[in-house]
Amino acid sequence: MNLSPLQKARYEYKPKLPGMLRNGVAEICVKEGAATQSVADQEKIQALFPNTYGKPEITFEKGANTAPAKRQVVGVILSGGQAPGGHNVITGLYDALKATNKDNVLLGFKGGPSGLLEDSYIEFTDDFIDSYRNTGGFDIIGSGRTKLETEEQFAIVEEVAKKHGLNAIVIIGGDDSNTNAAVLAEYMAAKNTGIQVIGCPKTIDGDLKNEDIEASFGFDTATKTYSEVIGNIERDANSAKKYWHFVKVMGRSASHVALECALETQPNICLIGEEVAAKKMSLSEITNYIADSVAARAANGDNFGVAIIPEGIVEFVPEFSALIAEINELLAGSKTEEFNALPTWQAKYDFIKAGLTESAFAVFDLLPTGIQQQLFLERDPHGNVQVSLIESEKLFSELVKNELAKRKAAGTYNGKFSALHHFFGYEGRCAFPSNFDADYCYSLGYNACMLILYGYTGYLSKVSNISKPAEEWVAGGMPITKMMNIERRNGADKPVIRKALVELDGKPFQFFAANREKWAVETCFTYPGAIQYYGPSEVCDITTRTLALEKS
Ligand code: FBP
Repeated sequence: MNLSPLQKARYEYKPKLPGMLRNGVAEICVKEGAATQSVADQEKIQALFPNTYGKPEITFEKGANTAPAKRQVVGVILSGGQAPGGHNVITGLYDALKATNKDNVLLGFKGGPSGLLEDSYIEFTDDFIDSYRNTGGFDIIGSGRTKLETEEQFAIVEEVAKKHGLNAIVIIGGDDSNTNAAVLAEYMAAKNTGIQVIGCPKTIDGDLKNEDIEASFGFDTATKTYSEVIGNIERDANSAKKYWHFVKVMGRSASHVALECALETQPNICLIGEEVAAKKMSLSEITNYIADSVAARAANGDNFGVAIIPEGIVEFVPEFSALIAEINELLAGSKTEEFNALPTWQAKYDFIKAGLTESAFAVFDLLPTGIQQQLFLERDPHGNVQVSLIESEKLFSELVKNELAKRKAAGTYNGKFSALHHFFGYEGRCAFPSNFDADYCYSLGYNACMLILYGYTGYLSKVSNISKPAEEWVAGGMPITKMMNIERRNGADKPVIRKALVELDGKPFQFFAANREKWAVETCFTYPGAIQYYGPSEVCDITTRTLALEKS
């Protein structure tokens, strides 16, 4: 394999563990806290998880290891979208297992949860593990989005686990995957299989966090990667002074990624989906908000700027969600074929006009033709519009352009508006993990091993106090049921881990809100630069602005 100099250097990097895990596995003892309760719907969750509900919070401390000595055979999967640091969760888990007993075995099931169902796996060895240390990506075993949620699937997992003599399964995933980890843990406990299930909190979206989990891994590196490039674009904009850049950033639903990038780079505009929903903002209100910034800057002679648009934005615009719901209805069943058979866009347009309510059609008619057509091209397997594929960066720049043309005609704006578009998502999901993510992930994996050794199941590996230096981090575990409530999903009540949206009264948003008026008119760009892996700790080990503000 051809290795870049950085890749070689990163192989040698020694991730920092929390202080209490540093003396080696023989010197780690466990402390149990009080019994826990779910965040809501306690009776219902307890009834659904009779064997795993109410367990205590766990913290690890320095002290003699009292875990029963037995050979461990552990399986691990990566689930869902890639996030920097996933490899280090596995290397941390592997190192802790081998440090406990060199005969312990770690199996990696390939391609996500389906690897467990299809019994597709590899056994990790030292050499193999060494070639993935501190690297980005999930290519060590691959990932996938198959959901592990039915009794039939659990029975297959049980069979596969028994075949390999697994005593534990580690699921590295987001809120859905960890919800399913809790259900699998309950299944295994109810059947007395002796198979433990431990989760690890992953997602670049940053929406798996709560009072126990301070951050999901990958968010730090992904947002730093996007912020570097947005900062570079800002500097280009400020040099050439001729373009408005509309930058869409990933985040399927919540706007944490957009907000963090805004805190890092101080753009002129950043939309926050949760605020749009709370204020029930219409497309034209959002358009005017952006156009006001463009016009105010133009009045100062600045015909350039940067606007950050979160990927999930359109679903937060109430009138847009209503339009999508009507389109899904309009093309339900055989009507899709009827629609597709229409020979021209004009014929299709007339069909749409006749089928939508007046208010939905008014919103549809506001959209640029390219976006209108996109709504009818990209459908998911159920025939629904794939909202995440809508090019919202183009949508808003077009709407702003049209608004500015009106203002020009009315004599209230006299600037130049030339827009460029970018989408940053996949670029950040497999970057070399920042030192923070490398350390955090390695600790999560190491810690997951400790939870397994001490016999816990249905727990999420928890490393907290992470806005402080790693020495002060606190390692432990939290029952997943503690993070659950009941939500309506696909027409049924389901126990799920609550997804964390941006809190409008939280410190990160409040900081942004207090500064954005100035940023909208003046040029206050900040340039974070590339992630630094070597150098002073205050440059290389810093966490996100979001975490720093939340913990300030
Ligand atoms: P996870 O929630 O599984 O971590 O994935 C998040 C994400 O990266 C979103 O930001 C994005 O919308 C989505 O995955 C893209 O999914 P895919 O990889 O299937 O294209």
